[in-house]
Parts: sequence; structure tokens; C-alpha cells
Amino acid sequence: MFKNKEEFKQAFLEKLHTLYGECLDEASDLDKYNALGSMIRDHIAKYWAQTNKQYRKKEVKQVYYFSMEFLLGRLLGANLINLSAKKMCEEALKELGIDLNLLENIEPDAGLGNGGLGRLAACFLDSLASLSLPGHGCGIRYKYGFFEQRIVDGYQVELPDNWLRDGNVWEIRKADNAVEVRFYGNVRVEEQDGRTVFIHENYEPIIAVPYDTPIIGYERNTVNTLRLWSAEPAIKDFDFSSFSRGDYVKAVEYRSSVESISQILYPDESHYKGRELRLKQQYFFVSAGLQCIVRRYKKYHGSLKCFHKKIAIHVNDTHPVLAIPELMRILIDEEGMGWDEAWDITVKTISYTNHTILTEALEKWPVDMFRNLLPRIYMIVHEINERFCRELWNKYPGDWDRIHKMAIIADGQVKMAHLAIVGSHSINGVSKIHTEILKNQEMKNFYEVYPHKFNNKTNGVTHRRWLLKANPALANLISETIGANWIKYPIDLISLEKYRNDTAFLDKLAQIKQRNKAQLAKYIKDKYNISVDLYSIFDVQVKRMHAYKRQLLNVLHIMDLYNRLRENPDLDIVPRTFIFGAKASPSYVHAKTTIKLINTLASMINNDKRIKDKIKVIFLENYRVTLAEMIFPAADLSEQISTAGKEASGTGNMKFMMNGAVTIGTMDGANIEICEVVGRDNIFIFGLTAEEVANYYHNGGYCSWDVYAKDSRVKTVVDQLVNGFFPVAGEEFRILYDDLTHNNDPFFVLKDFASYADTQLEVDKTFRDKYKWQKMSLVNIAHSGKFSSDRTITEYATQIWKIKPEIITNPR
Ligand code: GPQ
Repeated sequence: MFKNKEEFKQAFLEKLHTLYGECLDEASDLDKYNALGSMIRDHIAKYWAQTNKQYRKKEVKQVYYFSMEFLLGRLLGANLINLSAKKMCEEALKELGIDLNLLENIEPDAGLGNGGLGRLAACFLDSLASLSLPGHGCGIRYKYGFFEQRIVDGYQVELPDNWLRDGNVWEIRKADNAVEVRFYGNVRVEEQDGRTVFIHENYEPIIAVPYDTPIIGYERNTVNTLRLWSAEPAIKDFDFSSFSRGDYVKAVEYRSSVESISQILYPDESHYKGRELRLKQQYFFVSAGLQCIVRRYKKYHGSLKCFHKKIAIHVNDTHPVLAIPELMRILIDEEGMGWDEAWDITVKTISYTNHTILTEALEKWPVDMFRNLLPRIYMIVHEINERFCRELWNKYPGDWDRIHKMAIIADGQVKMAHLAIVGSHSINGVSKIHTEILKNQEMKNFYEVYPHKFNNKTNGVTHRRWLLKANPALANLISETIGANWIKYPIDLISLEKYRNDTAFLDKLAQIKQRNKAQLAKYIKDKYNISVDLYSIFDVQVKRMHAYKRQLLNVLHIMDLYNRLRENPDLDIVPRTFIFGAKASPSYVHAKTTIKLINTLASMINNDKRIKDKIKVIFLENYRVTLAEMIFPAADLSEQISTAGKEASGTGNMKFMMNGAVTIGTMDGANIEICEVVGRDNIFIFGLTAEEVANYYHNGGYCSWDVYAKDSRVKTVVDQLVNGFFPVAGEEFRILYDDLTHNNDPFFVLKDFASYADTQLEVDKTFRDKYKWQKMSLVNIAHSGKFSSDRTITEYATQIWKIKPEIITNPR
């Protein structure tokens, strides 16, 4: 980035001058952070321009990843690494008396996502740029990101995440590229020169303004773009017509109703709630994004006839699926294309990823709401549905039931997943098992009609953030041992396999893990004043709080262990530190109650002198990307214990593995593929299989009460939820008790309890054999290359998007 430290220091001091008119000793940490960020932006500007210029000049095909969420986390550290400037920057700043680490900690997380789905999008952007692939992100610039979680008296309390308060040094507002998005109103149909035209009138116009963030590839010249849209009133300041009529209040209301569109990220993960504002958000960014892509394409190509040959649009779950009717609208209404040609282009342009089979996540918008908000788009969806149903009728004459089930519009609802399947050329699941479930169960009818559209793309995570950045000590050891090629070709990590019996190497691995554990322990001590045993097993479950992810299974097992310890304080166990991190959706009672349960249990256990500190329970508040970067490197055991068939893939499982944690998990999502590569000996598998679970769901035969009645350990811990064991809790945990017993335990927590507890005993036994454990850890790291998002993105690029790497030359 700079030739030498001297040059860097000079530039840094100048930056402080020009930005703030300050000398170093007057500058605040925030100013210093901004100066450094601004320097990086200056530096990459010419690469950014060169990237765009080359894409344009060579007319390379580009992909746009449309997503409601991009969970980026912090950018400073990641950018410095990708620019290979971290070391120099760190040293130069040090000479100025500045701690780079301290500046990194100034940056708020860009928390524009809920969890796995949003973080996957962020990993994909990193891999696209690092593989020199022409691919960009398109989303919403939420003013408030995912809420900040505080724990008060054991309860989750949500605070607004005002992440833009101190500005955002990475983004550039591009007011010139603003576009108009239209809501409400009505459609007038007219015949003009023998053609039917559709005129959308009396609509409410909204201005979409883009903010661009550079996405820097690792040791490449590539700088791609993440474009996030912000909603602004169409008429500057107030709606002057209302204003001049003296309707001041109405004018202000209009303004705030417009701004509300990009105000807040909805905190409901994998859960659909038919809110109009959410539908508005979806159309808002999809329409803005598409208009902007089409406008640029037309500028250089004139006609849109070959649009799909140069542009691919990927929709991340169904949230951006309005891209299908919106592209149809642009092609037909604005370009005057006929339906069939427009449809052909649209289907060839769009591809779709499904991220869950949970029915409560399926988006189904009420027809009335949809038609009222998006009258022209509704007409198009209606027409797509008519044509699709006709096609089905020809294929399945008389099979009303099937056609009704498959229709895009039925029972007063618009079914977004159906629209996504019909209007795209590729539908993928996110792990092998998930794709099989889609093909053979959830979307069976559609698979029968469009078998060629379905394919699997097992998820991956960027090893640059999750290993190189998060765990520099391990990354260094790996590079010293097998060379640094793995950073560009993560599959090379497999070379580590040959050290599996090298005790000297295994000792080095163990030392690094120990230091990472000490670092997390220090954080825990500083923040919660709890001391944890550095030689205990760090047993970690961090992810969104959900019934299907079964944090409750983990908790019930801890309660059982605690019971055994109280009976026998000398019980021979390896000490354990159970670590949780999880945010619950603010309205999800089961999830919030589980958080309260964990915290209640934690304070009981952590203060119980009788058990001699053998176990501790820690709930880490406000789990987010930045905290995750400290947690994964410190974990010994990775908890991936969802009900089999429910977790589409999981990606935390991959981050743990990459950092040498061993998995205890069910045969679910990507756990199955992790098991495949590391082998049964290097993972702890327990519980029902997806098939067994599906069988119980379809044919019955599971009675949780029987398990409760027969297994005394289960009965004891389940009873403890309501029998006064938690003295101050009263009836608080009754809903968990009821769910497990009277509601027949929908996620098979009790059914899997025995198998889980037995497997935990095996974990305990294995951990005592130091080298055995370290070897398992090593094997996990060595095989984690497959789970780099570089592998995933290469598959998307070659098999779905048909895009090729474009090496960006050095700009002048
Ligand atoms: N996922 Cl539908 C989310 O994070 N949010 C969602 O709204 C939906 C799915 C997750 C899914 O639960 C995980 O199993 C996946 O690993 C992840 O998406 C990425 O595919």
C-alpha cells in the first residue's frame, strides 16, 4: 500500500491534517481511525476504478448478489489483511505511538444481518473479490442494524444499533445514481398503436440513493462493489404540495414514512411475518438495484436482448424474488418487449438459493396487501401464475389438487418460493442433505416439473476472516509448516494431515489453543468477573437462539451434570466451561425464555462452591461477528446439535472446524459433510437421523412423555424447570416444560437426550488423551479447506452464473 513506513507515517499525519486540521497529539482515536480508513480508500480508489473500467471494456459477464442482509462485521482489519498492509501499518503506527488494535476496536460492526444467511453473503463477497470474479452485492443500507443485546437480570433486552452514528468511512454516497421506486397507485391499461400498454399512475414516488462500499480481494487488484440503497423522499425536504397547502403534519408524516423503508433490519430470522413494510423494503432495493443495472447495461449495449449473457442476478432466499416480476416489468413496460422474450431473458438471468425448509419461514404475502402496494407487479405475477398453471394443466390434466398446491397465487396469498422456482433457471440448497430434502420432500412437485433446475451448493466461509484474521497465531504456524499457499488455495490445508502423529507439532497447536483460550478467559473475567479454568474443555454453542437449534438440549445436559456433581462433588470429570452466545428475536418467547434459563442456571452453578469449580456456564452478551472472531479460535468443542433435517447447512460448524475445534453434532446440514471428510473418528455424532425424524413426523410413534417417565435423569431435569429448583423463577420456565411434555417435544430434545449425554461422556474420555484430542483437532483443520467459501463460490461461478475470473491489471 505504501513503499515504506516513513511514507505511510507521512501520509497518515497529512490525512489528519486535511481531514480534521489536527496534529497527532490533538487527534482523538476516532479521528485516527477515520484517517486510516480514509487512507485505505484513497489507496484503493484507482484499483476500484480500474476494476470497473476493465469489466466494462472487456464486457465481462457480472453477477449481482441480491440480499436483504450483508453481515460484514468490521472492515479495517480485513481490508488491511487483503491489501497485505497489516504488518507495515501496525509497525508504522506503533512508531507514532498508536496501537492499531485500539483503532480497530473503534469500528462498529456493520451488523446488517441476522445470522447465517447474512454472514454467508459477506463471505461470498470476500471470495468473489479474492478469486478475481466480477461479482457485486446489492442490498439495503439500514440505518439501524441488528439490535444490540444486553442481559439485565438474566433477560435479553434489545437496544437500537445506531452503527452510523459516527459516520462510515468505507461508504461513498452516489447521489448521481439515485433512482425512483414507485409504490401504491393504480394501473391504467390502454391500447396504443395496436399494443396494450400499462400505465402506473397516482403512485407514491420514493428516491433510492446508493451507498457504495469497496470489496477488496486478497492480494488481487480486484475491488468489487457492495451497493446498499437508502430511501429518501422524492421531493427534497417536505412534500411541498402538502406543505404549501399548510398540511405541515402530513408533509412530515410522508417524509418519515419514506425514511422508514431503510430504517431498520427486521430481527426475525427464519421467520416470516406478513408486515407491509418488509414487502416494501424488498421491492425497494430490488427495483432500485435492477433499474440501475439495466440503465448501465443499456448505456453500453443499447438493446436488452442479450441481457442474460452479461448479467446474472442471484436472489439470496426468497426475500429479493420480486426481481423476477420487476425485470419483466422493465423489459415489457419500459423496453416494449413481448412477454415470451422477456420471460426467456428473465429466467435465464435469475438464480435462487433456498436456505430453510422450516414452514414458518416461507414468505406468503396476502394478495390484497401485495396488489395495493405493487399494483403493476401484482398484474405480472398474476400473469406468470396463469401461464404456469396452464402449463401444469397440460402436464397433469385434471389434477386440480396438485395444481392448487403448486400455484404461485392461491388461498389469497402470493407464494414467493413458488415464484422463485418458476422464474429462475437454478434453485440450490446449501448442503447435500438439504438439497435432497428439497428435491424429494419439500419441493418434490417442482422437482418433477423442473429436475434440471435443482442443484446443491454446500456453504462455505471465508478462511481469510475466520482463520487468517481471527486466529493469526494458528495461521502463522500453518504457513511456517506447509507454506502460505493455503491462503489462496485453502484446499492445500490438507498437507497438515501428515503432521497428525507429530507430537511436537501437536504441542504447538495445543499451545496456540491455550493462548486463545486465555484471551477469551480474560475477556470473560474483565466483563463478568468470572474466572474460568484454562484447562477446562471450552464447550461452545454460539448461533441464533431457536428451538430447532436445541440450545435447550445443551442446557438440560448441563443441569444433569450439575445434579450429578451435587450428589458427588468428587465426580471424576474433566472440568468444563460451557459457553453460549445467542440473540433471540424480540417476540420469540421460547427463545427468550431459554436465554433466561441459561443465565439463571449460570448464576446458580457459577456461585455454587460445593462443585469445586468443575463446571462454569457463561452467556456471552451481544454475540456478533467481532465477538465470534474471538470465540472460534478459543473453542475445544463445537456444539452443532440441531434436530436432524432442520438446519439447512450451518456455517458456524465450519468456522469452529477451521480453528481446530472438534464437533459434537447430529447428522444434519453440513455436519454430514464435515463427518464425511474428517471421518467418524474425528467427530462426535449422536441422535436421530433426518430420516428417523421425518418418519416420526409423518407416522407418529414418538411420545415424549414416555421418555420423560422412563429416564429418571430426564424426568429430574425436566421437573426442575417447574418444581422450585430455580427458586426465584416461579412459573417462568413452565412454557419450556409444557413444550417438552404436553406438546410432545416437537424438536426431539428428550428423545435425543440419552444419546447426547452418552456422547458427552465420550468427549470427556477422549479429552483426557491429550494427543488423541489434538490429532482430532488437527484433522479437522486439515480438512477445512473444502469449507472455504472460495470452493463454494467457484461452484456458483462455473455452474450457475457462468462468470469467469478477470485479472485486474495494475492501474496507472
Ligand atoms: N438461515 Cl431462511 C438464516 O440465517 N436466516 C434465514 O432467514 C434462513 C436461513 C440460515 C440457515 O438456518 C443455516 O442453516 C444456513 O447455514 C444459513 O442460512 C446459510 O445458508
